[in-house]
Amino acid sequence: MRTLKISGRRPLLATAAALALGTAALLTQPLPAYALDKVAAAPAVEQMHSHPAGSGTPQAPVNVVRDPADLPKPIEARGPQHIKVNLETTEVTGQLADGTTYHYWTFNNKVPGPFIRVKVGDTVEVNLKNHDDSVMMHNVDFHAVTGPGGGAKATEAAPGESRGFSFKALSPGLYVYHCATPMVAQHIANGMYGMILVEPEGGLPKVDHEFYVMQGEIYTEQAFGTKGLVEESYEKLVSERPEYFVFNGSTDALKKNPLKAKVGETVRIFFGVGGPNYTSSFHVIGEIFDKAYPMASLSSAPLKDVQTITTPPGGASVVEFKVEIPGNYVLVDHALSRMERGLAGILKVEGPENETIFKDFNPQKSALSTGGH
Ligand SMILES: [Cu+2]
Repeated sequence: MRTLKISGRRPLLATAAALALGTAALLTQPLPAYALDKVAAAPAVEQMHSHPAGSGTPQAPVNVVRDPADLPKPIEARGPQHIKVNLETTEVTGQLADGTTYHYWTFNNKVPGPFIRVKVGDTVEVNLKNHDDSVMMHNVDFHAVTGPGGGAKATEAAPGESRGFSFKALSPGLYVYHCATPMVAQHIANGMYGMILVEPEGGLPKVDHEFYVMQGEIYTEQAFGTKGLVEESYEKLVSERPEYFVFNGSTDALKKNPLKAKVGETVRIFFGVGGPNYTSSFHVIGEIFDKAYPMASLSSAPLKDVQTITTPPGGASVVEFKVEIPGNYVLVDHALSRMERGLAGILKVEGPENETIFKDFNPQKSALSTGGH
């Protein structure tokens, strides 16, 4: 097991060392001594990430889950503004599944990173700070940016460093952002993704609830379901063989923090895929999307009455629907094998039954059923 762990880490450590040394040369600044020591000694994984307890431990992980209701309200009618966005890249130990912890890399300690909301025509000032205790370099590439690398080079920051840039939001839409530091797939798989909404002129149609959901894969050395601290697998990552699929950072994220609505209300889900590799066939079991914006194109007319919406890695979709019947609706990727690797969430709808739309002939027996699909 030990040999496996170390052989799995070697390419990553080599990348880290090369990047760190390259940056040190560029900045004519020595790397933090601890980083070099750790790379030179090719230590066990546990020693490599000796972060302070505030960054979480396998015994006391930090909560990395982004609540699906944690997003800014719609923007009121206004002219273009200068909007400041502060991102901090961190390396923390969080809970991946019940009894299982993982060393995440994040924007602002959550997966996905903060939902950023601006309006077309705004100028967005991005300030990225890489936490003092980071081991890796990090940056951010916004898909909403028109400019080199989406800002990746302008924000490439060594541990403790702050970088930034500004851009004009030229095109409305819902866009993914992610860390683009090599090895990019590794930084994304470890949790470094989020979304920015560029509202169109006039905003989006009013709904009762908006939610923020992102899908990702996690590649661990240990098999799905292994308890304790599990480690990333380079081999599985480059072979695209994830052990876990997650919504909002962990297998329990949207089960313990369900989306909530009442009968008769309208909901909008901002759905994106961090990936890094798997396209999602996003579906809500027992619901039909009244309106769907494929590829999150908000300047195109929405499709009507859609069951499942394909969403690629580094892409997004927006769906809207009215909830009519109380119950638990399960969010899935309809490539349903992924449900067996942790991928499911709950939309909890409360309110009166409406038997003209749905009538169960034996609700007592149904209450005992485990079937959801
Ligand atoms: Cu990164």
